[in-house]
Amino acid sequence: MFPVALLLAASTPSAPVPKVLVELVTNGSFEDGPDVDLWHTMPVGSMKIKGWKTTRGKIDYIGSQWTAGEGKRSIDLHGSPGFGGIKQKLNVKKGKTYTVTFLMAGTPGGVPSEKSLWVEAAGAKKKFTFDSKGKTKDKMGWESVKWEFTADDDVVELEFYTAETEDENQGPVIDNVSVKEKE
Ligand SMILES: [Ca+2]
Repeated sequence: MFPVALLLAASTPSAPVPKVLVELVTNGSFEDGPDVDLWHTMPVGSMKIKGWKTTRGKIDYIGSQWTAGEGKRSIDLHGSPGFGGIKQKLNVKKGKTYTVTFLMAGTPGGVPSEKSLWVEAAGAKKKFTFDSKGKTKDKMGWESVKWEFTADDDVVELEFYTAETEDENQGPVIDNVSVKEKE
């Protein structure tokens, strides 16, 4: 018997092919990095987390200290101690607009409970705040965050860094960073 359905499908004019949006971030979920138990403090300039470089101050590379937003690892932008950041160079196209998405939370038990960070690229930046009040290591309350920037060159740096100036052990937390050309 002929596979009629298949033949019909093959002969039907195809619909417009959806634009394939390529992921531009390497290791956006921070899963590829050094061995870590509870957490591992990373100094400024460290490139041990694949694709990323730490900036401004120490950060904590988080393992089993709390539940990640995706996979098993995440980043506390406050090292122990430190007011840090993390950045990555992205290959983009000058003039195009890009959508950044990431997961945000805050270190449970931090004082104050509200934790803010900056996300910056191509000369633009925006502050985001998460309130960790009532959150726990098992229930971090990860929130999905979205931001856009327009590339001012064919290579841009995307950086996340703390907007806090106190509670230097317990900061804003990120995971699952993604950048794609805007649809
Ligand atoms: Ca992760």
